[in-house]
Amino acid sequence: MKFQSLTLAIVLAASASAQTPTYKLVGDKTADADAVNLLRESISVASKAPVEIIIGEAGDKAVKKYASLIPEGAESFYLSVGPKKVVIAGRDEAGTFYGVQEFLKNPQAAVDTAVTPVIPLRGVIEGFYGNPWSHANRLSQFDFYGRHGMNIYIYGPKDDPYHHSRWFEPYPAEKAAQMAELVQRAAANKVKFVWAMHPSNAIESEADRAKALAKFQQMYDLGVRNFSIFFDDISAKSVDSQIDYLNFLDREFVKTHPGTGSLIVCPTQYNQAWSGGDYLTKMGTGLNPDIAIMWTGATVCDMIDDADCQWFIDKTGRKPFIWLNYPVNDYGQHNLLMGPVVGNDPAIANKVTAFCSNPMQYAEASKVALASLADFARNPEAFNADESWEASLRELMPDHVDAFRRFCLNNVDVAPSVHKLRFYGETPEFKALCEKYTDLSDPDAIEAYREYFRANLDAANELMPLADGSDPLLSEVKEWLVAMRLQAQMGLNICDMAEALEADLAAPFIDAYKRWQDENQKYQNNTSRGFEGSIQSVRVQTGTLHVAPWQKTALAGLVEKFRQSGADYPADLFPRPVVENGTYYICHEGRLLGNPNAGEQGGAPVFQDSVDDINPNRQEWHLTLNPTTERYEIRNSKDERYINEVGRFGVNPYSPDWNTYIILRGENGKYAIRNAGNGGNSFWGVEGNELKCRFGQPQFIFDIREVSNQPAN
Ligand code: LOG
Repeated sequence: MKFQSLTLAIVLAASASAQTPTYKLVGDKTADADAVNLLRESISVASKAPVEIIIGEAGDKAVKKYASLIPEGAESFYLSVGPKKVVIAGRDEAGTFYGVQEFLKNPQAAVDTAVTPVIPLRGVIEGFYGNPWSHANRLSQFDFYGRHGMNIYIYGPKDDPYHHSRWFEPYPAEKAAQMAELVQRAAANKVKFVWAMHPSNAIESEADRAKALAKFQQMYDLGVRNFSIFFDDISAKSVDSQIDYLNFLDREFVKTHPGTGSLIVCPTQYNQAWSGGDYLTKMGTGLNPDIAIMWTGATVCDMIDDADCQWFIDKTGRKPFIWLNYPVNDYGQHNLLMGPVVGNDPAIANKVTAFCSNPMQYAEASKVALASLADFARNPEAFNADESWEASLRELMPDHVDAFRRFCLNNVDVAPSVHKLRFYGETPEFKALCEKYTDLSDPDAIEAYREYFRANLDAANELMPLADGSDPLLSEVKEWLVAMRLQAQMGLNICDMAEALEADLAAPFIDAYKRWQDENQKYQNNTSRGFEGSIQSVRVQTGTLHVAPWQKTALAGLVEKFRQSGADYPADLFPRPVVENGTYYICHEGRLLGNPNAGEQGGAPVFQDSVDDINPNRQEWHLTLNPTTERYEIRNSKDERYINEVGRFGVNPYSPDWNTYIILRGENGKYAIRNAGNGGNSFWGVEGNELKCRFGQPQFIFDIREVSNQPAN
């Protein structure tokens, strides 16, 4: 059904474009010039034509008849499209421009609508760490913002030295010329271009203040009319001097330079988790009233809800200027964020002055999220995350929507990170498979997984030719497409291994395993941003929420089963773990680690001088490689209780993220054991008879002996 209507739409669109009408413009002399230019570039215009476009702003003669139909709010428009007449009437210039954009989406569709954007400022802060966007990236962004009604862009990439580390230096000629071009292209798209400076704590001395004024002046001369100061990610010396500095810039620069907009500040305490003392209250009362204060919400990376905004309003007496840290991925660079944008609460609509996104260093790929965030900001109540996301897929990859959807669905979650932001909607189809099929000896399961990986492989292969430069988005994230293809191939090989194992065929199993190994090697070596001058090249990951963990576990299970099947295989085929899964004594200077209070709650293992003859398994430990973390679980063989990250018996539900350990073998033949994952990275050591997990350096002091051998005592 969906397919049919899609085909129909394509046919209609094709026949429509074959007979696109010529238009006669009325009011074009007085209407917004950018709106008129855009019209002229996009449709064919003649002095006599079958369809008339009446265009203008409230107050213009051309649209006088429609004045009562134009909504009151800033940037609103009235649009009506009929067979002979089109009316585009804006409340103001931006309104007319947005009316034209709306009309151009589908000039053939009959429309009668009035639109008012809800959140006043909607846009983007280029405020991430890592490779700043290119000049071409930014130009393309501004056209995109124009199409999506985003009206503000803040320039503040952390790794542009002229913004941050060497803020006081003027831009060299070439970069200055680019800045001027950016300002113009932004203006043509009704985007406020804001230039931000990050002076850290160099804000008190007269010399530093003179330098700030001089830098602002350079930017002003290049056409910049909006300024921002960032104080994020520093330890602020004093809120009073920040306030004094901002008011100084407001007084000495903003108010003395005609046409300059209000200052915007990113405070040092820019989220609730990092707030304390009277910092924000002072900002709220001390700053000149028109200086806007940025806010990322409850934490650094957080979707925004009503309570976040209310908290800020109560503290500062002002509405927050939202700096949304999504889809930025500088804190989790292996992953892309290309899923539906869920989690922002429409109730914030009247509690914010601005809703701006900090995106990924991948400018084109960020457009998926930005389109949704633009929709949200224009009309939070009407926002539907899935519909908006689907629309962006159609807009960005019109000829490959299904393949592109698959690609995006593999890049939804950012994996565990310091900021704890997660998105659980990744690869829903695969998640459902995992729930349905848990046993890889079932031929139906093998076939279902195979089908899934084949579909992913097909999608990657369909998109790959576009990643050679012809499509800017796919070229930019080509390595993730490579990763998707490799992961699909690895998945298919795992299915081959499962099938071979069931059929007792050793040679095909080994072949499939070798292919897997080869692809895995390529996957591990696949890095992005390898260009000259790149700030940092990153290892690429995809499908990290469901697909990758499934593959690890499935592979480990198949290999284990194969090894136990009695089949012949080359001795060096499988990587040898430091310690094979099994039951061991853990000894230190001849003493055995034991579990004296076995069966009880809590307590800690201790090193014991004598062998426990009555309950020998209190001194025996199961060491098992956890396939997902690829680290060891350590459990007592008497009661299966696990050792936790502080060297005690855990009382919380077992978590491989916290309680799996890395075991290293030293040159002295002894072993060191290290915490990992959420448990930190300290090494285990011994004090008295106690285990202490808090050493910075490897302690190669443990003997790990298989229980079949006689323990040393
Ligand atoms: C930085 C920002 C960075 C983001 C995500 C703000 C206000 N500042 O923790 O530059 O892109 O988090 O890593 C930040 O968010 N600091």
